[in-house]
Amino acid sequence: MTTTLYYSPGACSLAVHILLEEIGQPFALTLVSSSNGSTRSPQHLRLNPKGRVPVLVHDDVVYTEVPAIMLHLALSNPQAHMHPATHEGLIRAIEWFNWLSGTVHSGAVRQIWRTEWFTTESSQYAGIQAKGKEHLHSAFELIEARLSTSTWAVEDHYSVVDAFLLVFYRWGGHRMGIDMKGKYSAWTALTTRVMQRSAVQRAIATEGISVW
Ligand SMILES: N[C@@H](CCC(=O)N[C@@H](CS)C(=O)NCC(=O)O)C(=O)O
Repeated sequence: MTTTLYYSPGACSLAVHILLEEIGQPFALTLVSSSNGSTRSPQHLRLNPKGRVPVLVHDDVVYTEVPAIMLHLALSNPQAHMHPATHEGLIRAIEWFNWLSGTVHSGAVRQIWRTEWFTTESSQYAGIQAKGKEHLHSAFELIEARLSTSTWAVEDHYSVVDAFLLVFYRWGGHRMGIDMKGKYSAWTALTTRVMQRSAVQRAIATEGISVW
């Protein structure tokens, strides 16, 4: 049995990397930088025609898209307790994943970082980025409100969604200069709990990144 994660340091693939560390089975990492165009190389496009990371190859089967990979790994490794345990929990996890991956990542974050995706006119970049920041701010407020009433994102335990939320928290603070600690206390408390896990620390150290 072989498992390989194609990742880029600090990208959304970090959530899958954390989950693989939590599961604790052997896996290999292949670096495909999302910032230098490697995700668009012919070799990577053969693996994932969408030209993105993460890609998980598990026994020669290729999986793409963070939500699908996360739920596949978590549900097939129940001993790691990273999956939602109930039907309601699973639906809530999908609800989180769809919104985070779609509206927040492919919408707001992409507007800010990959503005060329939305227009052929560079003169329009500033307006698109400003709107992206507005959408991101509303999304982060919603995340904070949701986390203010519960210890974990889904059910009453650490799960796949908490690992994915760490990626956005880091992007907000590290990559976008938002005062995450000052503005989002419940989300900061969740991040602190997640960061205490040795699996999370290992993934972060291996990727050579920091969260705070
Ligand atoms: N919807 C995809 C998004 C994947 C994605 O956008 N990954 C980024 C890194 S966070 C990437 O590979 N970007 C490279 C590019 O856009 O060329 C998922 O959930 O996996």
